[in-house]
Amino acid sequence: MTEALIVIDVQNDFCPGGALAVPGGDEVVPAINAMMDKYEVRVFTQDWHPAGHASFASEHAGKDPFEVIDMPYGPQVLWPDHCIQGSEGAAFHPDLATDPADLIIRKGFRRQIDSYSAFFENDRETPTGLEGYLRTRGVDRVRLVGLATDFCVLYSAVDAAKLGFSVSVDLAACRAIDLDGSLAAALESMREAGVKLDGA
Ligand code: VGL
Ligand code: ZN
Repeated sequence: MTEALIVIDVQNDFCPGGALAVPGGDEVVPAINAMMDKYEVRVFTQDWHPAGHASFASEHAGKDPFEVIDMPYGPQVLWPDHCIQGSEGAAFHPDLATDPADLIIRKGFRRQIDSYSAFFENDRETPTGLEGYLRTRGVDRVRLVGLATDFCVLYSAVDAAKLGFSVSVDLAACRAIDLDGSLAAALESMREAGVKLDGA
């Protein structure tokens, strides 16, 4: 019975001053650093897009960030350019203790498809490989923290639950983008999926 801590996307672009700043995004850092010792398996994710990624509004003439378009795999929110591979914005927050990471998994690296979840791309079927990693390490429970509650934490939590992991989210160590009620909807979706929500 092994529990993994999965730290989602605590990167400069999702923190104040970043390209897609999540309000209070940097506030999760001390809480996450303090919990690291409690977990045998520690995984960090990084949103990691090539320049010209299809989720960027700048790639779609006449579209602004936060508009929604239809992609072959379903609706896609368009974002400001963010987390470009190798950029300062894609780097982890400088105060995040990343040395204890067993695995750093990058996602969103295919130009034509976004990947919110740590487990699957947004077609909901192309795997990132994280499931296999966790299973081969004997993990049956996952604890999720990080950014943003209503996008990458939500998708990761729901996918983990669908895959049969026992899932909890520590909301005190998460922050949301909250577009048009997306935070409330995310909390509801996670509850429905059987995700345990703590720290609200
Ligand atoms: C995220 C929007 C776009 C996230 C990533 O980490 O929640 N949100 N890319
Ligand atoms: Zn992204």
